[in-house]
Amino acid sequence: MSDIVLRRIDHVRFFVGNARQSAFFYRNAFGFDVVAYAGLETKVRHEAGYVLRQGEITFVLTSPLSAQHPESYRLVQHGDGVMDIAFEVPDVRQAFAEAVRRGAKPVQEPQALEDEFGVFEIATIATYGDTRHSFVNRDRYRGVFAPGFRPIDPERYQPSTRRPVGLVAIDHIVGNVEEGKMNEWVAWYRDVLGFTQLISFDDKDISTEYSALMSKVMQNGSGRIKFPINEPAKGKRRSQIEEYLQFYGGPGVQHIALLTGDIIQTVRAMRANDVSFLRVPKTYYEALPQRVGAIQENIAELAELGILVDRDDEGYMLQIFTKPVCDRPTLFFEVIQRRGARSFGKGNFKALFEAIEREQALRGTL
Ligand code: TYF
Ligand code: FE
Repeated sequence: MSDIVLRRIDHVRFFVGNARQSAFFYRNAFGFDVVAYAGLETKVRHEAGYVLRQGEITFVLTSPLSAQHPESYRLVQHGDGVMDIAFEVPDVRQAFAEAVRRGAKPVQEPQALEDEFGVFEIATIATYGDTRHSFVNRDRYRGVFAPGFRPIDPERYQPSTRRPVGLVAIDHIVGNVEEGKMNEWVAWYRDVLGFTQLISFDDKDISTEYSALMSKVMQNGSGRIKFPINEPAKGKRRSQIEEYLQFYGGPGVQHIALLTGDIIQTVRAMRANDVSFLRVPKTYYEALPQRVGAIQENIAELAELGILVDRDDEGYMLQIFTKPVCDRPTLFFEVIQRRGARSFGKGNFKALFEAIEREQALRGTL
C-alpha cells in the first residue's frame, strides 16, 4: 500500500534510574546542551524528563517517579538503556496504521497532545526486545520539545564554558538480537519500515579468537537512517553479543554512532571530560600507513588518541568506541568521521573486537 516516509531520527529516548545525573553526564562529558525539562515543577507527576541537544542530535532521558510507572520494570530488567528510537514523519496516523497493517506490534495508538504551543502528534510500535519506535510529527508544534516540557532554567544550566565537543548527527544505531534472530529483524525492517539491506558481515569477516558475530546493516529509502543488526555467532568462547544479551536481559540497542566533522577535536574534548575509550595496541598504528594509504590526519595524533581508520572504495573513515557507559556491559557510543567512506570499519573489526575481548576478560565474562 502506501509508503512509510521517515524524515529523520527525531530523538532517542533513554530510560534511566536518575535522569538528573545522566543529564549531567551527557552534558559535561559528551557536550550536550540541556534544553528542556519535564517533571514535578512542570506538573508532570509520574516521570522526569530531560531533553539534550547537540547539532542535530536529540537525546531524551526519562526516569520514573514511582514504582507504579508502567515502564519502571526496565530499570531492574535492563538497567539504563535505549527505550525508543523516534522518527519524525509527515503523517503519524498513516505511518502507524501502515506499520501495524504490515505486522508491527502496536504500543501506543496515535495521540494528538495539545498545549499552548500547538499540537504534537505521536504513536509507537514495538521493535526488538523492549525497544520501540515512535512516529512523531511536530509540524504544528512550536514548543521546546513536547507538551509537558519547559525550556531549562538558565540558573540551573549555564551555557557550557568547556571546549566544544562538536558532535553533529546520528550516523547509525546498532541493535543486538538473539542468536538466529538477525534475519527475522532484517525482514521486519524490510517489510514493516521499507528498509533495504546495505551490507552484511558474517562470522568469517568478524570472528576473532572469541568474539564472533554476524551483522546486517539496514537503511531507509533516503539512506539517512542506518540500523545494523547483530547476532552472536558460535566462536571459541563467549561472544560480546552474548555478554550484552545476558546483562541487558534480552535484545536492545548496543551502540549509537555519533558523527563529527573533526574527530581529533571531538575526542580531545571528550577525553578531557573523562570519557573512557577502548585502546588498540601500538602495532595497529605501525601497520596503518600500509593498510589505509595517504590520509590527512597525523598518525601520531591518531595513535595518541586511539582513533581507528578504515578505507573503502569511496574514501576513508575514522572511528573510536567508548567503553560501556553503564555498570552493566551494555550500551556504548562510537564517534565517527567520514571522509568519503560509507562503510562500517570492517578493516578495524579484528583490532576492535580484540580490544573488547580484553575488557570482557577483565570482567570475567569471556
Ligand atoms: O556499527 C558497526 O557495524 C561498527 C562495527 O560490537 C561494530 O561500528 C560492530 C559491533 C560491535 C562494535 C562495532
Ligand atoms: Fe558502529
